[in-house]
Amino acid sequence: MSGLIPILDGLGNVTFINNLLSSVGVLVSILPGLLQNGNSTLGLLPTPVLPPFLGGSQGIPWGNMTAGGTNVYEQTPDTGVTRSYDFTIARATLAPEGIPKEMMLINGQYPGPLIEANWGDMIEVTVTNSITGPEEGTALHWHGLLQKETPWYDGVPSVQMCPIAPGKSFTYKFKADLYGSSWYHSHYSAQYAGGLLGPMIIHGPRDNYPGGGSDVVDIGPVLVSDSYLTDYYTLVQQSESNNVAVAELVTSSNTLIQGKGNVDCSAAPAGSNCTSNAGLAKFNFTRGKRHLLRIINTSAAAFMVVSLDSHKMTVVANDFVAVKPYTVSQVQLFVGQRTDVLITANQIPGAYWLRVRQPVLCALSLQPFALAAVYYDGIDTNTKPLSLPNLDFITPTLINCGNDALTLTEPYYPIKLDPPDTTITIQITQTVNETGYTHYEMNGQTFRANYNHPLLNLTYNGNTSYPDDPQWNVYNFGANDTIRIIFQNNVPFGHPMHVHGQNMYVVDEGVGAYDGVSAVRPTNPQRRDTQSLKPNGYLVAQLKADNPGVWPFHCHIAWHVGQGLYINVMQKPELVRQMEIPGVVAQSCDGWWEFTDNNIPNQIDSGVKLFREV
Ligand SMILES: *[C@@H]1O[C@H](CO)[C@@H](O)[C@H](O)[C@H]1NC(C)=O
Ligand SMILES: *[C@@H]1O[C@H](CO)[C@@H](O)[C@H](O)[C@H]1NC(C)=O
Ligand SMILES: *[C@@H]1O[C@H](CO)[C@@H](O)[C@H](O)[C@H]1NC(C)=O
Ligand SMILES: *[C@@H]1O[C@H](CO)[C@@H](O)[C@H](O)[C@H]1NC(C)=O
Ligand SMILES: *[C@@H]1O[C@H](CO)[C@@H](O)[C@H](O)[C@H]1NC(C)=O
Ligand SMILES: *[C@@H]1O[C@H](CO)[C@@H](O)[C@H](O)[C@H]1NC(C)=O
Ligand SMILES: *[C@@H]1O[C@H](CO)[C@@H](O)[C@H](O)[C@H]1NC(C)=O
Ligand SMILES: *[C@@H]1O[C@H](CO)[C@@H](O)[C@H](O)[C@H]1NC(C)=O
Ligand SMILES: [Cu+2]
Repeated sequence: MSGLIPILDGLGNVTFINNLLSSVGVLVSILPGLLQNGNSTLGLLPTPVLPPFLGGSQGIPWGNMTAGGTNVYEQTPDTGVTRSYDFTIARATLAPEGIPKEMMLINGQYPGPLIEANWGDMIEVTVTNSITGPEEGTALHWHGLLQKETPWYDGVPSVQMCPIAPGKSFTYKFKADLYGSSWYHSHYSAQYAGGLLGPMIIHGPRDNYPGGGSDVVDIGPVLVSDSYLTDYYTLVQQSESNNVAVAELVTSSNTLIQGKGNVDCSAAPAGSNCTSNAGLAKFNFTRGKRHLLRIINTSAAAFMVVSLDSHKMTVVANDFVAVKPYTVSQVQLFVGQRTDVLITANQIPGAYWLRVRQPVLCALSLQPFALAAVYYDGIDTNTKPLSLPNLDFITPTLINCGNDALTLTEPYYPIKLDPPDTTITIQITQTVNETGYTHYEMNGQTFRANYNHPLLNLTYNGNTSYPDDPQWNVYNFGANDTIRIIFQNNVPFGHPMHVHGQNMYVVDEGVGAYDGVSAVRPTNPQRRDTQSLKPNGYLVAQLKADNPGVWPFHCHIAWHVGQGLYINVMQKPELVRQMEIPGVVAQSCDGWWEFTDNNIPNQIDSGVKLFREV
């Protein structure tokens, strides 16, 4: 059993982590990159280093604005620069872990292309839907950006736009209004589990980094993800099974770093044309330097723990929020979350494993471990690291499937908690409906989208109440400035709750029932766009209604949102009426209406990650 390292799964059971993926002492990719990841170069050597900001001879693009001195919700630089991208979406076969599977790709690559901009730039992305065999709608969401004054470009079909019809293009144009690390992904059904996702990096100030950030080597996005060998549509069907246990048992096949992984082909499905040692991601580090890793959890469902053998990590940002630095031996991320960490290459020069694991209790995977190799300069990059995991990694105390304690995660720029103007409580339950499908309900109501009539357009036209359509789960907060939402989770599964259009102030979170009054560090609560709601626990989120629009607030586990764990927060509808919705949005609907005249999309789930009445 050499090569297998025992770890505790949090219940006290021992499981094994495969440290040496093959018996030989070399680590060489077998599968040609094009078959594994298409045009993506993520995880290939040499590791590129990103600049502190793009294209700058005219000084720092964001001028004298700093992490410590700027309220990013009130002030954004304006660089006058637009970064343009062309994305074509199509089906293709790739083998991220050595087993060929049908995927949906952007520009023929998995993960999708890196979007890179400076804080204050405009980002323009033209998306062409070339999905055929069969045709399908699509729409991309730019996770974590505020979309102030451009709510129609947030990319959620049924809420802000119609899906982009097959054969049509749509151009999104929005501001890089926050800085840090993030990703974009399809918000149409669970397409992103099929590959429609990619990293997004917005360069900004680093004055919150210990000692300033000028010496830091930015190695860019590190994408950690679960992987499914079954197509997303079949998985969505399973997630709606009339047997809740079956519905909750959608299980990933593997765990990937930079979209790469190895599998044990002896355990692969018969006839799957499996290649062992397809190829792991590799990184090269420069001795003595501090490296910035932007760890981004692009899972459909997985909770991930990430660590680098023998090294510590200093967290400098969670989601798009710069935090007071804190040092840990590993970070834990829910779907959709990001953590920027600094790692100093100050150990014995060598090769080390970067490890990711999905804790057994918090995620379901047939193969919950992923490895990538990190090489100090001068070390042969064909050698297999022999490093051992950090103690914390193999003796996890983490069984609550949550984030770092709120007491640890303090925003660098302090903003105090205001008393709420209105407070609502949302009870989350899971039920099997009369026709035998598992659903989540918020205060007794599951969510279901209508792709053909985006809510933002109805709001713009002054129609803000939908008594005949309770399944749209719209909460109209009218003119309220401060909204507090208490999510009370009545099921034994955790939910990474993600809000669009803002960062939530995390008032409190925990297990059991909220006491109605507690607040963690009200002088400067944690802010972020995705926060874990623990199994049978609560999450108290507060929103400043400073972004008129209709904003999804939902669980980011693809299967749960498909089951309708989703609400729409309507903010300041009177101000939405004064905005101007660009004509392209209506065009997107014209294309979609034309398409749906002749095709009834098989909308099997909630629609935001499918049900549609034509
Ligand atoms: C930052 O720069 C702007 C103009 O570029 C100037 O008006 C402002 O006073 C400066 N702020 C500080 C704190 O230096
Ligand atoms: C199996 O995969 C290899 C690549 O690893 C490819 O060259 C070959 O054509 C595939 N065979 C079949 C039957 O798909
Ligand atoms: C990786 O190596 C290349 C040269 O081979 C070097 O240019 C690059 O800076 C290195 N990357 C890191 C993160 O050290
Ligand atoms: C990624 O998100 C999934 C689902 O929320 C979560 O289970 C997993 O721990 C997260 N992993 C990381 C590294 O964030
Ligand atoms: C139950 O859910 C399924 C799938 O979500 C849906 O098609 C069906 O209409 C629902 N049944 C009722 C009675 O709402
Ligand atoms: C508002 O929109 C809904 C959904 O399209 C519709 O059923 C309702 O009649 C509309 N209300 C008004 C006042 O137009
Ligand atoms: C504030 O929100 C509540 C719902 O939580 C709503 O009933 C009330 O009318 C809103 N107040 C204003 C001033 O819009
Ligand atoms: C928005 O609403 C207007 C007025 O009801 C309608 O004419 C238009 O087609 C709608 N546009 C979209 C994109 O739904
Ligand atoms: Cu969930």
